[in-house]
Amino acid sequence: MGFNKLCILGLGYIGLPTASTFATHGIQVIGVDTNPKIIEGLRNEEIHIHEPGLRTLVQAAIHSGNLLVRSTPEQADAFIIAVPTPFYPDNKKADMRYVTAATESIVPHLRPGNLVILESTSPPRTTIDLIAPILERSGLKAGTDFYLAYSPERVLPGRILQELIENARVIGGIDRISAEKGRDLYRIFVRGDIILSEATTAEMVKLMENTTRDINIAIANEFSRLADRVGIDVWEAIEIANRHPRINILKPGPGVGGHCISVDPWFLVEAAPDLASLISTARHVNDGQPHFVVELVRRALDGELKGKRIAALGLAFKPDVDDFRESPAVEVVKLLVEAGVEVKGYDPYLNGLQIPGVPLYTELAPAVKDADLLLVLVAHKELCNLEIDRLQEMTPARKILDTVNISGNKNFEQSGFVLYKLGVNRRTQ
Ligand code: SAJ
Repeated sequence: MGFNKLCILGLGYIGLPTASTFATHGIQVIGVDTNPKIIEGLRNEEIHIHEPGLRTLVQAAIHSGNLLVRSTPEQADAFIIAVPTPFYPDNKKADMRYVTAATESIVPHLRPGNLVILESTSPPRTTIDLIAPILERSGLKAGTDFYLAYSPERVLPGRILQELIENARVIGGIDRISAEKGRDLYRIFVRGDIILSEATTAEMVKLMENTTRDINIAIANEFSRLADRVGIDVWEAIEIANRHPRINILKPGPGVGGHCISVDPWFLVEAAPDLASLISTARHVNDGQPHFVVELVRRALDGELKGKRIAALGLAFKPDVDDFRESPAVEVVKLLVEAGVEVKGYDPYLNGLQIPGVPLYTELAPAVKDADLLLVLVAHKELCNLEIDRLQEMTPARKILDTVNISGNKNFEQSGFVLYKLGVNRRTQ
């Protein structure tokens, strides 16, 4: 069976680029989202996601006539589910309500010979234990009457369009033929290797990738605390250690954010809490890092936070993106506000971000103009390329605390700033 018509559920960071890419490869795509604002926006060719090249791609998809946006699914040859899987903040368990609702919405439209792919990051066994039984309410049997597979997205925000096409892709079928059908579908645009496996393995692959990254960042963050304790410069130590052919320590910072790495490891903890102690500890280390940064701020301000004025520079969850979900920088700002600090925030993107009690600016000058301390939280290129003398003219602050090493090869001290850094304890040097 060829694939002439697809239905993609969820038009977010993954669903929209995927739908548009299929459409520009000549496939008729029905893009489905339950959020009327997203549908309305797309009909006017407005996109709600900042991602290099995405606007042009979506416009091309719409103009080709191959991408239609709808609020409910309809019959198609294949269905791709790409809705979010957040977690419940109180118990850190996966919130499968969007996945469940999207799967249920397919049931009336499912026909013999259809292929269903789940892309949403999900706890192990979701495809077999949750998705298959829901779809079988149609009266059709998974594996016999329709094909079912799990294929995780693994694209990096900021490089989505490129990685969607070039990355290797794993397709885990509930049986071999389902995996092969999945390969035939993604082959339409994927140029990277397509690796066939079974559904639960593919689910684990995704979770293991993001968990490994989380743990690697946790050890870097823990090194930053140890360096502070023993009185060395963690950035220098990491650079030297990384000259070893088998060592690649990641970068410490104010914590781990985004909707993936700070969430996915919990799905493994949920699956087997008794076996996942390292994973759980790493999560706690990374979630504790904003508190560590607040203590560094306190030290830089000689023990006093209340009433102090701080300019928080960079608020996104990582450099050069306009995504603030689970951002550790925002968490630091909230903790400072709770401690009685007057915070002003700067981020070149902002994208509608609001933090109660904190004025936010896309320009540096108003954020720093009356600050006691400048706190650098994200290595946006605007901050990495900052001219120190220009900065000095904008602010009365003489103290700068750098949590992401933008000061690596800059001489702040020569321009009259006292430089404090995460992972570098000035007092013991
Ligand atoms: N971070 C550090 N130090 C580092 C690297 C990252 O503190 O050395 C922080 C970032 O600042 C950010 C967080 O970690 O707050 C996550 O950023 P990231 O760039 O590591 O990852 P994401 O969340 O943008 O994308 C990840 C990617 N996964 C892996 O690299 C294993 C991507 O390929 C996945 O598709 C994506 O998660 C996802 O959607 O799951």
